[in-house]
Amino acid sequence: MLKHLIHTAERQRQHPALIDAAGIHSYGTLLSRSRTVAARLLQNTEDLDGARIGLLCTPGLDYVAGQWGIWMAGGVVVPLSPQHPSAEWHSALESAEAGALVADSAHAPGSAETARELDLRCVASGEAPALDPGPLPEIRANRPAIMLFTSGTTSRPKGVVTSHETIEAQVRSLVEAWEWSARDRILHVLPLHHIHGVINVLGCALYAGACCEFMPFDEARVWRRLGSGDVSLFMAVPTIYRRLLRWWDVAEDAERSDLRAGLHAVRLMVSGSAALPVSVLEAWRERTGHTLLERYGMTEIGMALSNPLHGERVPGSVGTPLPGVDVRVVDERGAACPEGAPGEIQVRGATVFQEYWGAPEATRSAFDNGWFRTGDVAVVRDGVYRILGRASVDIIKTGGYKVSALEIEEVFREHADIVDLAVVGLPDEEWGERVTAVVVPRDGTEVVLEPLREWGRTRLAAYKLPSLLVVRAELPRNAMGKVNKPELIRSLAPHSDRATKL
Ligand code: MLC
Ligand code: AMP
Repeated sequence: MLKHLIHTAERQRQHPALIDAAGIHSYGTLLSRSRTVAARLLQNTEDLDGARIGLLCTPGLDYVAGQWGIWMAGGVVVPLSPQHPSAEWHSALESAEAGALVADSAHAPGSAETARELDLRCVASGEAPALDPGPLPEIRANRPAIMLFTSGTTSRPKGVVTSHETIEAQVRSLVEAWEWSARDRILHVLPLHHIHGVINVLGCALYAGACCEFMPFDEARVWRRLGSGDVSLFMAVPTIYRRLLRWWDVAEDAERSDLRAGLHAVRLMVSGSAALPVSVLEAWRERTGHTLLERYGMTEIGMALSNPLHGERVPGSVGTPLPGVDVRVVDERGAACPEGAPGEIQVRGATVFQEYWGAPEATRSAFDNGWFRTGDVAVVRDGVYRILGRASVDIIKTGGYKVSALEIEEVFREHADIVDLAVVGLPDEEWGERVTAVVVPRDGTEVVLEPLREWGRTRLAAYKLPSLLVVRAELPRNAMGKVNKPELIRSLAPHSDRATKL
């Protein structure tokens, strides 16, 4: 991956690579800033040799120079979200057994404190003086490149380790399928600690020699840029499309017709990370004339399925396997499902990750004879895949983020007023699912949503905090004593409008 990125950047040093709040940055600037980060990281060593390096930067030049600099020096990037409380940074850096932390000036105080607490070296990704790292280590394609944390059926998020060649396979598959070129400009509004923002948007843009324009998500500003005529690509999660529609529907007529004119320059709009409701796809098409392209993927496997760039995009479906990706649907015994019968999606190929960091047993059990078991359930008809849901009730998708019910339960179990609790995802128009806490309070206490969220805010990322609260005298349990979550969800889903909501 790195070799191709550097080669592309060197060929077009003057071409704009990134746009952020500070302005436009050429590929030449990106190269020299990355080399400076590499020099700071290497100091007296020749090769970081796979050391895990945290990256804590606002999306923009500093982030990308940090990422490339860590790669040039032979390290593995562990991106952290600037929006997260420091408890989340700690847990990621500790699990990754990180050796250093690269941060921009906006996060210097927070990162310095975290680095001190964990006894890590802290390196600035920012500005001058430009440094020359001298000869850089040889980065073989099979060396690990990135560790992304993903929540799952364990209480602690797992570090998904992916090599340079795997990232390159993930990116090439999308560059080919969606015909990326150096003429593209993508508007990037997604977080940079998950695969959607890191690989599909940033990785593909720079691999193709295109331009990536960063902007924090804000409905009015995003519409203005999409309607400017400068942008050719946009990728987001369903919650973002729904929010943009809400803004559109209350905008002035004149504003809408101005935007519509500029929208012709956008050649592709992609939705992923969670199921795109058909109603959103249709409303989007009606308002903008664009049919959203829905695709399916996962941190461990990159993207696996996609509706076509050219040809019919089937609403409610995620299309067919992407180039270079083998996909099958199997029943519980591992036998291929006949057409139309639901089964688990399994994926094989060069786009699949290497390992969960420090968890060989979890890595082994994630595969079935070389096929990665996604835990997602789908049916195939005429070669086209439709996602039906997930096998585990402990995994919740909210706003496009995957969160683990078990992780949230473990944190809130420490709350003094809570005797027992279960966390479930309830269907929700805006978020896809809402993190819902079903709580049994200690006798004589009252548990209230807002203070509960306040209590959780320093411990967990904002999107993991329950935004719905249900108080119960007891929780339904099965014969094994485990909370019966399917029953809980069935009993709550029709009444979720009556629970305490944010
Ligand atoms: C945030 N809030 C939520 C929430 N997320 N409330 C309920 N449910 C949620 N999921 C609350 C916050 O606590 C806060 O409340 C308020 O909303 C604003 O918070 P914010 O962080 O500013 O949120 P906002 O900007 O509104 O975020 C919405 C969003 C964001 C849609 C822009 O969720 C987002 O960027 N999602 C994309 C995630 C993503 O990239 N996923 C890809 C994973 S990779 P308060 O009380 O503080 O005001 C993957 C593989 C694949 O899935 O296939 O791509
Ligand atoms: P993550 O583990 O954060 O990478 O999220 C991956 C999960 O997102 C998948 O396992 C799916 O459950 C879900 N997902 C991604 N794309 C889609 C989609 N188009 N439709 C439904 N679910 C999706």
